[in-house]
Amino acid sequence: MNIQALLALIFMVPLLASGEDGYRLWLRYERLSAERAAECKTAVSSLWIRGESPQLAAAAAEFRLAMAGLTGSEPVTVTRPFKGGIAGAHPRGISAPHSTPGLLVMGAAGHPDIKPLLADGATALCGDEGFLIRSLTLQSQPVILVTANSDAGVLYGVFALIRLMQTGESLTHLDILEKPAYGLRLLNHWDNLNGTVERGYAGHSIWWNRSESLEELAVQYRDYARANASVGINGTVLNNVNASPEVLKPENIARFAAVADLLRPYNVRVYMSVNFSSPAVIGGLPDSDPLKPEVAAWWREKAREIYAAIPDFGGFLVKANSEGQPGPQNYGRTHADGANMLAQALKPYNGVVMWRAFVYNPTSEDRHRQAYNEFMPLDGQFAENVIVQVKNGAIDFQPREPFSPLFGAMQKTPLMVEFQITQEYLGFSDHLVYLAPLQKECLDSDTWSKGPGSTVARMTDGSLFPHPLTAIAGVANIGRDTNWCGHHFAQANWYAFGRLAWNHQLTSQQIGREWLRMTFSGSEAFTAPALNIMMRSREAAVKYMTPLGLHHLMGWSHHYGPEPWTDLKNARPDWLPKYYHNASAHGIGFDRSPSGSNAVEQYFPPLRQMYSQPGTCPENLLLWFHHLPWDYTLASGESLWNTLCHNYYEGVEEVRRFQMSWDRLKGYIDAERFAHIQKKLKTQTREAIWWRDACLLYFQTFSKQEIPASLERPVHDLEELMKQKFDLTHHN
Ligand code: GCW
Repeated sequence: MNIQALLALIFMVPLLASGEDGYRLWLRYERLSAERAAECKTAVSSLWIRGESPQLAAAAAEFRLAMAGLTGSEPVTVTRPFKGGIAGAHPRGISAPHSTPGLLVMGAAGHPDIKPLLADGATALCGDEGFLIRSLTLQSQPVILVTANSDAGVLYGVFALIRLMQTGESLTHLDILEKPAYGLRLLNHWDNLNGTVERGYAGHSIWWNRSESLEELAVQYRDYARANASVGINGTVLNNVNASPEVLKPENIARFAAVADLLRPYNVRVYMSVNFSSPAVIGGLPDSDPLKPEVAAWWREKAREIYAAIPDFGGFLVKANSEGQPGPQNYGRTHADGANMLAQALKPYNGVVMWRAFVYNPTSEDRHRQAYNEFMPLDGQFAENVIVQVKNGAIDFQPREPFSPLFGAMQKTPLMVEFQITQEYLGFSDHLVYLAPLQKECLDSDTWSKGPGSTVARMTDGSLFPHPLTAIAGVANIGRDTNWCGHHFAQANWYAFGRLAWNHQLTSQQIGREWLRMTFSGSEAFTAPALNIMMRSREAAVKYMTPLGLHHLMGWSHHYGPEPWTDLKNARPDWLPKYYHNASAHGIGFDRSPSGSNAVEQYFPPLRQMYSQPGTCPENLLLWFHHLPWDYTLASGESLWNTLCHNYYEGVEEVRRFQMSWDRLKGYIDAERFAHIQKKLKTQTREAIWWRDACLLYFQTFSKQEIPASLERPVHDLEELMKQKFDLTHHN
């Protein structure tokens, strides 16, 4: 079947609406109340589409689908809505009676039929992919105009209009202009060609090693693309950053091309992670030295081959000289040498290289310092189509970390934030942890690089440094599970990442509320308590896992439960929790102040000074930056040991409260998802207690202090916990 026929077919297939199993994500389009449905139908009863493109067709198909579900009837498509043509339908027409059914006009601002409806430059602030939604009256008819500078922008505008309908917002007097904060808004799938997903907790890869035919997969891929488009995600890396060289073989390039064809109507481009040694491993070259002309020529030829198959291919993502991956340093070259050679190969096609800064060496140097040490000297040396992809925190996706000091420091190179949506260090898909607050915390952190207000968001979105290339990435939490993400609430993290990538000024509450309304119920009696759980969930996890700036206390290989005691012979020290917590009879914490590793010097003043002193260091990062005695007195007057105990216990209490609060929500949503979440919360409580007991009982062997008598007794025995072998099998 050719691709046109396939696309035509999948547009006709109805959604897989198999009950409330979570498959439909936030695009459920369940019937609204009669009153609200009538309001939506009045707002839009007919559709006038100007222009022709896969994106416009997708936008119109989505709108029809949404209206059919939300209101019970689809708008009719009209071809000549105005007597005498558009010229006669001047926007300053007389006001229409309120009940006159409205017309939705969608099309790019440059279209001859849309142009007369807009003042010159009306969409100038929309950029390439933003949109304008505006209420007008034309020939006495109420009109909602969705326009943009591109059809992709129109698609995003239509999704925004649908969201207004879904979330109960007003549909009159609309005048909404939006422009995405970042140019590239990407998911990174850590999916291996054999179908496994590194740190994936929602089943196997949706992309690789599938037994179904592409025709069968097309519906799932379309729904993936719809979900992404609905939040503005415009690119996806289909394979793991620990990349197999095989990905560049013709059969895999063909697979990328086939997926790209299916995602294109939703403006989602595909990108590829590449292995730096590919020329030697699959190209038959003696090595992969980036400065050798034959190596560069090999990549140029590969780029040509890829673009012949995928004309809008996005580019490469590279993890080099990190955790055993090969890279330019294998040949005595720098990250810049490697990145620029690849960038050159992609340049004729406008492709980009996203070069990761997640690197660390088995040296005695504090791991916090290493990425900065390696990348700062290269600032200014990267080609213009290279962007350096930096994890949000200084080390590695912990429940709480200070932001990476590279943000704000590397000023001549565009940097992008990489968040982890999959919950590698946050209880996999068993724990309810809403990540928007974590992401906001990083984006809103002030780097002070250009004085106050130099937030990570503004340092990366082009507003403080005018780099034309701006981007943001999230490591996907998506797998073959019916509900895509393992935990129904984990869908919120996919959603929130996209919304923040579009607009980092949205609040976590706003995003959480709209997600809840679309995903579960519009009833305030449900959304208020559910949002409350979401908003507290990240802090709860920090408290029962790694409070006060502690980090890396988990089992060193699986990263699931607590193992602060792990000791391995011949292991790299920075694999081991002990390296990070340093608990001893003297105290606990990592000294990164000037008396220790002095990682604080990588931050701008006044952060540097603030982090340097335990008295001024934010309490939630205290043990990240300081090693302190157990009886150190905090601002509250409590000792460090007691505060640690209270934090761990409070984390557990929070999850118990979540459970109780969730139990009261029975009946507000479908039984299937309700029970699933209820069961997960039970697991989460059990495991929060496990974390609390394991960490406190272990640290107690050093502190030699009692757990305050006001707190319940631990339920575990330390010896038993230390013997326990963790079984990962049910987690994948
Ligand atoms: O957090 C670590 C993970 C690795 C991952 C690595 C990275 C893809 O444990 O599984 O590898 O980060 O980000 O490269």
